Amino acid sequence: MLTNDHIHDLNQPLLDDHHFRFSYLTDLLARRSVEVQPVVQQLINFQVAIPSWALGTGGTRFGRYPLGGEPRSLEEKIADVALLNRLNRSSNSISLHIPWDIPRDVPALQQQLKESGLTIDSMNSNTFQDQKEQPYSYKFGSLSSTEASVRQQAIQHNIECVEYGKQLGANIHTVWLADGSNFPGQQHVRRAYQRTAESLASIYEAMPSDMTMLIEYKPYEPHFYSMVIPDWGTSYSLCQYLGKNAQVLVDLGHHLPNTNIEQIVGRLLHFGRLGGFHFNGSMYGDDDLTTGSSKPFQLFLIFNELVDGAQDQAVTNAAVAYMIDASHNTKDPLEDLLQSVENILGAYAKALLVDRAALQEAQENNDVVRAEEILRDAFLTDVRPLVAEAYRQSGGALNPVAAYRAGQVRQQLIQQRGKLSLSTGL
Ligand SMILES: [Mn+2]
Repeated sequence: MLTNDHIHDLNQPLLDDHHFRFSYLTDLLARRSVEVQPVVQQLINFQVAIPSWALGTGGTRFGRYPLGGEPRSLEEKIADVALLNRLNRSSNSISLHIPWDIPRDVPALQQQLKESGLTIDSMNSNTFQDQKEQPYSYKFGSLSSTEASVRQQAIQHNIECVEYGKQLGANIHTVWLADGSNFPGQQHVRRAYQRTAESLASIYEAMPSDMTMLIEYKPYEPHFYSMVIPDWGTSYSLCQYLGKNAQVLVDLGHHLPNTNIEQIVGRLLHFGRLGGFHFNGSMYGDDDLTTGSSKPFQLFLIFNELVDGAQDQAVTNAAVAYMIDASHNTKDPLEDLLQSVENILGAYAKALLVDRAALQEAQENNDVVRAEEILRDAFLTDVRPLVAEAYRQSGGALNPVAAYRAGQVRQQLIQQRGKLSLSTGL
């Protein structure tokens, strides 16, 4: 399905137009003393992990409209990510969710990953729903539960995830804790935090020294009065309590409307505690839409902080793990993921074009208008030829979504897997 040769052939009719646009942009940027190839190379190097749980059609609590051809097994999920990576060469790793993706045959899986040129970047635990075989319920919390037996079960589940991660070479263990309360008075605020910190410490101790624990925060949902880890400050304090291998994970959808996410990113970089990203698009809350679909300027400003941090010798933050965390309710999930990665690369490219020396000078001189104009100048540059050139140079499709459609991928997946195949996930 969509081999490299096929992708190469699909590029041919697009090359002439691409060369014209790329050469125009190269000349334009040369006038601003920007060399294009180093920017293209950084785009080629940039990789975003694809979540196993976003390859099937997502839904809301009101329902779901499956598209057909969804991956029915972990092997088929890996095959789908391999296909995405053949198209854009920017998605060479996959995030797994336990228990949805428990590996049955580890050596066979490792072989498939190797042949596909993929790695597992992160294992994600799940204590936000009860599994059939588990003795205790998470209805009133997991790592923060008032019951020691429930906490122990949740800790054990996380340690199992760490073990799977070790087997599959994943060096990240991600914890998103759905614990919280729905009513005032339901939960003792400080004791719930303390129990969570102690539970996380038990998991942290079970991790190998080269593994990082990412702690994700979320202000509301599934609980609507309080969440035990509602904000970056709580995540950050837990990381400090645990040790240097604990880092904060920023999920773009996990903020209240109008939160200045780029400022949070800058703060965490300053503290050396920014561990990872879950990219998605959000209008109101945890909407899980296509990254960059509704707030492209915000995405650019976030990348502006990341690039600024990466270029500042004073910033000692370790490498950041970039991951998508989304749910595709309307679009074909694979097309949505291709769009998300493209929007992420575009925002990154624009951030790389910011004239940092001029920006710093404007900031130091309190030249508000000049500083803003410098950012707008980069943001308003049409960088699509740079992203397409990165795809081309790394062997991908000049236009991944068009190639996906021309290759009739969805129709083939439906033929292979059936119209009613269902994937585990959100
Ligand atoms: Mn997330």
